[in-house]
Amino acid sequence: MFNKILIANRGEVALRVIRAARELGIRTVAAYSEADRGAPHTREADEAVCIGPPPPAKSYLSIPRIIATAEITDADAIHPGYGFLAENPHFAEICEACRVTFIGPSPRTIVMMGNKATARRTMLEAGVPVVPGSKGVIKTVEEATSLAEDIGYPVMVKAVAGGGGRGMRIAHTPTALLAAFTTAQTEAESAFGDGSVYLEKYIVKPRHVEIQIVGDRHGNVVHLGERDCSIQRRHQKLLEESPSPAVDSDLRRRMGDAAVAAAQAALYHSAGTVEFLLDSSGDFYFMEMNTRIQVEHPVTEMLTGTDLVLEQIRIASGEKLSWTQEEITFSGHVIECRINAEDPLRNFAPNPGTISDYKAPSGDGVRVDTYAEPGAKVSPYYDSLVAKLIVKGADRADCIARTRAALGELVIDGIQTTIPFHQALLDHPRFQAGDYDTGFLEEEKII
Ligand code: MV4
Repeated sequence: MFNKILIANRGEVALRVIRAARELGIRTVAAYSEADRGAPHTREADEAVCIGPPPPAKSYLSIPRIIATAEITDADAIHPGYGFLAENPHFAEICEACRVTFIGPSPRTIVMMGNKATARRTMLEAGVPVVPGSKGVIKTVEEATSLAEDIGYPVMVKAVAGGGGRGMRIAHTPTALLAAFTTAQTEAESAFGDGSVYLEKYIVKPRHVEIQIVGDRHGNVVHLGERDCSIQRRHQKLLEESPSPAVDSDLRRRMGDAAVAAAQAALYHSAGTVEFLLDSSGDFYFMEMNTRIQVEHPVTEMLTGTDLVLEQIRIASGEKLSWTQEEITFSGHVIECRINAEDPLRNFAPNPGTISDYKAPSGDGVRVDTYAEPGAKVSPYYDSLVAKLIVKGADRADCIARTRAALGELVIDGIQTTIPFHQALLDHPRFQAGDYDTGFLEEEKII
């Protein structure tokens, strides 16, 4: 097992990694920016090294500064958290070259899943259902229109280097496709330095249902069920839950099997997520694979009684999975509310500042992952996520009731947050009925 882990991240996820490392008796190093001097993760880590000024390019995204810090502190592994360098194959490769273990999948897997056309082809060959569309990259507009005739409109042109909602164009007619194809190529070239695009049938108002998988370095893979992440605004998730109101045990088994096949085809080790689109007739399609621990991983942890970050660390050090598929069980219902420093009444405008008062809710099934405390600074340089309220109930109705109560106890003063949005969402009849998809927040006025 490792002696010391460097955390190449900040905020709540840095604290999450510190806690898991501590439980394993592993020392931690916070590589922090000047904006995070005195931040909770900087204080909580066993050692802290300032790596540069607030802009991420000069600190949390600087590979040389992070690798140098690992060398100086004699860290034997690096946990990237999510965002920043978590899905940068070049960083994972440099870690290995410098004999520091990257706590995540192999550089090869990250490259394969980072290219959305390669990911699609890999899944197609592994027998995982993919959205009807092109075999690989589409080179000419003639090729695009001819294929679109076969699969039927509407279609979507997607950038090979895109993902997470970036670099996509919808076309409802052949004429619109002519424009969409060229625009998508040009945009992809300037945004990602790679103009390659591919074509998919456009699935209208799908649900976003993702499966958590974990693989070890010995070829074992298990899935830990789904999370419904359809409550999104401009590709930013706001609330996640499990089980999905749209998934029964038969569908869970089929999606779980597909996700395990996907992970095996990607030679996956560590924790990862297979994203699916679930359409209104109950058919599901592979969309993307995320090669990192995700923000919403606590939903799965609370539903299954596992510790995914601890498991990532064990796996990176070469240990085998802690559980077989049969040992993974699901109990109750879990909801996560993302509390962002954003003003829901001002179009979710970021609202950085200093938290003047903070009080955590408590009670059975209530968990808060946060860096909030009285005096904590929410920096304009970084992501607006301040806290995650994760609540477990016996069933969905009980979970909603407990989440509402916990939101009522949670105090974050000094900045505007998404707490009022969540209160209103939990009160919405369509949410209470589980009747929502990825179009929900555009259709309904919540607050
Ligand atoms: C789609 C789609 C419909 N059909 N692909 C958005 C994020 C990126 N990962 C892919 N996305 C979508 N891809 C096909 N073929 C609809 C979306 C989509 C979406 C997906 C998940 C969650 C929210 C979404 C909001 C708008 C569009």
